[in-house]
Amino acid sequence: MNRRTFVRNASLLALSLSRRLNAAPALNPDSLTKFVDPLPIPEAARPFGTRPAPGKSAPKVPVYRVAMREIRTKLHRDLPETRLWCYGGSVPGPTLETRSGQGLLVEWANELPAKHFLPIDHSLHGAEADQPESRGVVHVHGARTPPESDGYPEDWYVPGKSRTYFYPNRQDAAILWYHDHAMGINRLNIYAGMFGLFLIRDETEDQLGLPGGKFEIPLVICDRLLRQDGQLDYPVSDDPKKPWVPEVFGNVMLANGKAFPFLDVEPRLYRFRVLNASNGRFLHLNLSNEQKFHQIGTDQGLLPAPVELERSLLAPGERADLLIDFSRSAGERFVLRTDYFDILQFRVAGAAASASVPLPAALRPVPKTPESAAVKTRTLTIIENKSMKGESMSMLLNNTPWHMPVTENPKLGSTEIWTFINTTDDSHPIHLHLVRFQILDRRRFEPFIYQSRGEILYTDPAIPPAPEEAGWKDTVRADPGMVTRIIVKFEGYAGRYVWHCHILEHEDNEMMRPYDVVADSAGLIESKDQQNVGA
Ligand SMILES: [Cu+2]
Repeated sequence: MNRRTFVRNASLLALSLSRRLNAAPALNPDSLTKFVDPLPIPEAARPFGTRPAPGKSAPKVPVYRVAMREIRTKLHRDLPETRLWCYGGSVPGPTLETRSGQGLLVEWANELPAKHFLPIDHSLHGAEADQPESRGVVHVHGARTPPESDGYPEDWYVPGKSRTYFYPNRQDAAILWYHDHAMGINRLNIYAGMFGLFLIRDETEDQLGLPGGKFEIPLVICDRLLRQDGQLDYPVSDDPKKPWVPEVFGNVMLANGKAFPFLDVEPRLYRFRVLNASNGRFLHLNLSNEQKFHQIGTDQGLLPAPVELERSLLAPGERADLLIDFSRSAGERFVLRTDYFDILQFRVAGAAASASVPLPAALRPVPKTPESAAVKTRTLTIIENKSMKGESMSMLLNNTPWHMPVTENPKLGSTEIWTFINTTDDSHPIHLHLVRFQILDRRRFEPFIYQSRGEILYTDPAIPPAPEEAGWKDTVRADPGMVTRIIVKFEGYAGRYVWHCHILEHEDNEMMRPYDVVADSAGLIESKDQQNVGA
């Protein structure tokens, strides 16, 4: 068992994670009284007006302003206030909500302090000592966004500056989320709290009669490593010149920014819009009473039909739309957990104050993209470079660092198969900006033979995606020792985007690549009204 596997398997009580010699000791999470704070619900963002969308004779759309700020807030009743960086005034930031096809503008303003409070590694590309410490740029994960508004990692800006981005939202209802994407420090900015939800709704979803209003709960889950003084700790390596560590795992799970909150529910069906906003922790969500629940949607929207689950696996960046039925648990209390670690307590009332709604039998058809639709297959490796001591130095996609010329250049409107060959010991959640895709299969192979001879020797038959993954996705687990295949139609806009691992420590250390969607004449028509709307 290597160090990282050990850390992942170890209890959240494992306090050895922090190697910061001068830092306050790590918090013992068992010292906190559980379930004393109600689950906060992020406020809804409110537009301050309307403005014409970019392009000629474009309609007016709502315009929002969201500021990046430093705040101090209580993560638990018994902890002192914690310094965080966030959007608006809370972690998670305000929820942006819109409908499919309803465009909106957001002015993302950088009002952060000039100095970072987490340890920057100046040896990482884009985070050199001559770069400003406080940089931000916002990406809406899962949004079909023109390239100028996608939050390209090198398009960061400093305090006092802002950018106004246009989101056309021409896509199905889904749980999207916004977060920082600044080159070389994105893991620190997100760890500091820079994320929030972005929900798109549509008529198909409306017609299902799903639980809504107070019965629909946004639920952003992440782990953080807290010190006894309530402050965030971010572990560092033994090398002060290269403080980067390959993964970070916390000692406390936060739900909507609270440690061990509770939620009062009625004995009826609820909908939970779940995001794993952790830097590196995979969630294995389950209920302490061993009750089953249903997943109705993935990253990019509704599944064909509800899938009954005992456990929901969510890698960093992935989302799940879950229905939990409390109707047979009147008067009971039980806990949403990841493995055996408590996240959120449900307190079910003795009687329902309102009628429940039924679980729909069918949701939205997801037509399978046939492999024959693909005009190209790209074979892309996931590799890890280790030092002589076996410590991770960097991880690469296709053995190519960020600054090298673009190697992936699909044509707008074309369909491709991307085949990820993972030779590392880790599962890497691979995210492509702009697009949605389907998982074709995963298949075990022999990594040593691949590394020595470049041949893929399969050792097992291909495994189709699990039913809860068999919808539209934008992030896929490329599991260790497996070849993972996805099929992608590059729809939307031509231009420069990125694809990357969503373990944030990996992403910041070269596990990210630019890619170009190349316009043909038809593509130019669709993308001509999508210019940047300026700063
Ligand atoms: Cu990774």
